[in-house]
Amino acid sequence: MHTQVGIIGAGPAGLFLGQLLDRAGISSVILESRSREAVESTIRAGVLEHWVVELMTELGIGERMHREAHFHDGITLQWEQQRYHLDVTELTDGKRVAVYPQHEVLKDLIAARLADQSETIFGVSEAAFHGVDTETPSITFRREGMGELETLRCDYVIGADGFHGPGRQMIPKSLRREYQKIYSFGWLGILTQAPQSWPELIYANQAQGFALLSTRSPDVQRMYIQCDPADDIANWSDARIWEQLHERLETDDDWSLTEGPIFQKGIIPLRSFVCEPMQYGRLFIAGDAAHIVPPTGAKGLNLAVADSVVLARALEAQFRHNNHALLDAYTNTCLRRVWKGERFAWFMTTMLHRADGDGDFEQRMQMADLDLIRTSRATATSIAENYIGLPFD
Ligand code: RFL
Ligand code: PHB
Repeated sequence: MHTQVGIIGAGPAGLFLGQLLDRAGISSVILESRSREAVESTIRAGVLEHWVVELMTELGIGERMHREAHFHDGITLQWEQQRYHLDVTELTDGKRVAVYPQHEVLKDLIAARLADQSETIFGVSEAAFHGVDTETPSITFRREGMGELETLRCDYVIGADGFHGPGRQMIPKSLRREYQKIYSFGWLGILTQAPQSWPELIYANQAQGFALLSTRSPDVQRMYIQCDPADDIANWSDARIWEQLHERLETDDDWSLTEGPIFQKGIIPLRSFVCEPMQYGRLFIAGDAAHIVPPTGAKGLNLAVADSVVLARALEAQFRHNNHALLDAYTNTCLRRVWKGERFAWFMTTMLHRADGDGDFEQRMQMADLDLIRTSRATATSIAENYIGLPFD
């Protein structure tokens, strides 16, 4: 079995790359360890930057998103029980973010890939890269329920395999530099069958810790509260979660949060991580395989798609014109923008959470940052530009 580009991982990075390669007439095979049903139902990110909406439209996979997404003109920041509307659209010449869940994006990408008859093999095990520093790299894998290992011979191989996948580990340790920050807090996230309580996302800084009010559909809402990352979800009864959400999102007027049955809940740790380089020989890594951000800036999925855009352009230059300059520049091109996403996610996280060891000084810094956003148009514009998605070089 031979393909031009062999990809491990059917997340946003792998599936966007596959779609972009299809459009450029370059063949690819995507190998994914989970089932299609699992990929299409795992709850993760919710916010698409302005240019990702445009990209989906250009790729012809935006129809359902345009119908079902919520387009938001801004976000609400809350501190000292008061709300401030950051008018992202006004501050960025009319750009809007879309609240459209990651798994819905993946459904649209998988449907398009099936229609194009490009191969995606779900449920594979033991996927492994070989010969990545040669001109004939390959991936071995086992299909679900099959006895023998198969070999996929490729011109290039891609690790779009998330933070725990095998891709990054193929870059020799002696060449790899990893930057990491682990936060002292995590997020407890819920899905609830309830109507929307507020027309846009609320990011709240509160004495008990951060809270985020987001949405999924008119009758399903997504909410998060800062918690101990080592805590057991079994310690969080629905009543306790609602009590904390009420307390952290409460305002000094008569607004109130509408409750509903909680049908999904879980705790995730928060980390910032960057791996350098993002390439070794004919292996390229993209998305969470190469970098992780805490979700406070809503950047993770968007950074993953950005890597795929850079990589698809570079592979096209190589296959069409035998020009490897863009492939050679892949790490630098991606990381220049990635570090700005890392900075924004870290900044939003630091401004909005209570970290272990933080005292009165850190809290006053947070209040000063928030008040600057409220009173300085230049500061507010900077937040809006980062939230909507920075331009590509
Ligand atoms: P993914 O999505 O992890 O996909 C990697 C895929 O590779 C597969 N895989 C393997 N397949 C075969 N063999 C192996 N050995 C394999 N190892 C791994 C996996 O099964 C998987 O399907 O990585 P990708 O494509 O880089 O995409 C990254 C995004 O998923 C991630 O950054 C975002 O979800 C982060 N994120 C958010 N990003 C945003 O832009 N906006 C948000 O609002 C946002 N909110 C969030 C988030 C992530 C969250 N969690 C759960 C961490 C909110 C949360 C709660
Ligand atoms: C979400 O809806 O899951 C979401 C929204 C904004 C974020 C993070 C997560 O910053």
